[in-house]
Amino acid sequence: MYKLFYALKSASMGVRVMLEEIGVPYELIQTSVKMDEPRPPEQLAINPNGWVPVLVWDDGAIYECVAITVFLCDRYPEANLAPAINDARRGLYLQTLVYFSNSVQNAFQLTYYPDRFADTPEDEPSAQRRGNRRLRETWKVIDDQVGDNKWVLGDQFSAADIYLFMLTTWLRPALGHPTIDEFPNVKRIADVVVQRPSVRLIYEPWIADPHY
Ligand SMILES: N[C@@H](CCC(=O)N[C@@H](CS)C(=O)NCC(=O)O)C(=O)O
Repeated sequence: MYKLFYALKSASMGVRVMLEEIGVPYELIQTSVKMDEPRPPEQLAINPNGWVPVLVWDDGAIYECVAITVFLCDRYPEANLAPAINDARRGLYLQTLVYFSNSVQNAFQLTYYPDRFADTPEDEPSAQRRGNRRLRETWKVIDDQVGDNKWVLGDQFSAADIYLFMLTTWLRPALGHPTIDEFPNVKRIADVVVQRPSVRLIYEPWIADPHY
């Protein structure tokens, strides 16, 4: 039985979709992503940063969304969520996931948590503005990479498509982010991923109101 430290709107939702797709039992442990709300001590013991997702199982625990994604997909190859180690698409799969994490997510961080990137409160709007531009730059890289492909990896649906969808739900034009319409290839994939039963279930609050 897996335990997933979980908060709405966060990257833990993408991991939850993967657990649903794989079909393993899991328990959610509610936590928060708000700066002024405490985290459970059990979460902090595993991830002192206080971030989600954190995944716990019988004899281990890890954090970092991409690490959890690769770990789960490799553990359950029968779910067909990732190319095998010797598959030609494996490199693109890993490259895209790491780029999502260290570049696209980092740009979101600049806009959502500017205090981590600015020395003084007065500098925070500058960090946010740069984050908004960085979002445009990094999503454009992904949009160009996807091109006319059906999925991130071409003809094979994978966890990278779930991850892409998850990241699109964080776009908030009201905060100065680009709109998804600026990235038509990304949008094409996100529009199909959202129709999967697992995604409809977990993202029901977002589907009902994208400003939830
Ligand atoms: N690099 C980490 C980042 C995780 C992350 O930033 N999670 C956000 C929610 S999506 C969070 O927990 N924010 C609360 C905080 O940073 O204190 C990962 O990909 O798992």
